[in-house]
Amino acid sequence: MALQIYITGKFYDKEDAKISVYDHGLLYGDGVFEGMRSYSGKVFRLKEHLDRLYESARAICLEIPMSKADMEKATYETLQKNSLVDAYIRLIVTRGAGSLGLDPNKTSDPQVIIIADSISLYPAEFYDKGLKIITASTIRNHPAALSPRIKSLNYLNNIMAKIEGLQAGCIEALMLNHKGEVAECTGDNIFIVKSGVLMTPPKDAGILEGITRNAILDLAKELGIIAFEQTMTRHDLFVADECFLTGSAAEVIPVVTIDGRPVGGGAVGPVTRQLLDAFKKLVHSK
Ligand code: PXG
Repeated sequence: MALQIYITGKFYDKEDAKISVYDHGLLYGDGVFEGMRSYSGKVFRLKEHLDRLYESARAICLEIPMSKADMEKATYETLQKNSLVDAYIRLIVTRGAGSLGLDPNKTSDPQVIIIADSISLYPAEFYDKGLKIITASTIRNHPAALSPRIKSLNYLNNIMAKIEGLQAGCIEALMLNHKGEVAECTGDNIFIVKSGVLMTPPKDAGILEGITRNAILDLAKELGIIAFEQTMTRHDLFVADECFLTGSAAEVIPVVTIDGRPVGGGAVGPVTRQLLDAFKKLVHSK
């Protein structure tokens, strides 16, 4: 059977799952989304993802036409319809179709799309050997232009940074904020370890407050690893002992080279390994 896609209350075969070319989600990137994972049929930190989705929507004055409880129900229905237990789930809310022109008041019927598909992981070798990343010259959104805390359908500057990375042979790229501080990667948050202490940029560094990031901070506390949010520059990365990235898609992935410079000894470090294992255990626990 074809993959079943949820669109605003109904299920469609993947080939027939379509929305209007007049939808402002397409015309202007006017909408919000979430990327989540389910493990053994349970969506990891679903409440946090729903809270973030509804906050993103609220920040752009978009009223999601269903309650969080109904969104949760529809998410599980989409998984069940597709007999998926370990899946990648994309929630999308668009502004809806309207006439041409930016005015959101000219739209009606925001569309809610739920896609549950098989997971595409980074190749396994990166989890063992670590990633090489570069610093992109494209900076993260200036918070006064568009808050990086909104997970909007407008990802073009992250995509520009991703292109810079890909052209340099790297599948992820580091983005700085408008002050030149370390923010995050194009679709992942960043952590470093220095002298056994775990650090990640604070929320006000112009980042998306990642749900995986917060899970890692919780795990560090449980494991007795000293961890805190710390404003950092590239200097801090260059002198770090370890570095890794976190995200719903990537989970926890080690970084071994930044801008051609080896991180620490240039191999996956012990704290990264410990947190990677603890995260795996956490998501697979009932
Ligand atoms: N920063 C940015 C800019 C992101 O887009 C993260 C950090 C990590 O957040 P979470 O909550 O996932 O730990 C993200 C998340 C995709 C995809 O399909 C993108 C993300 C997550 C999952 C899938 O491109 N971005």
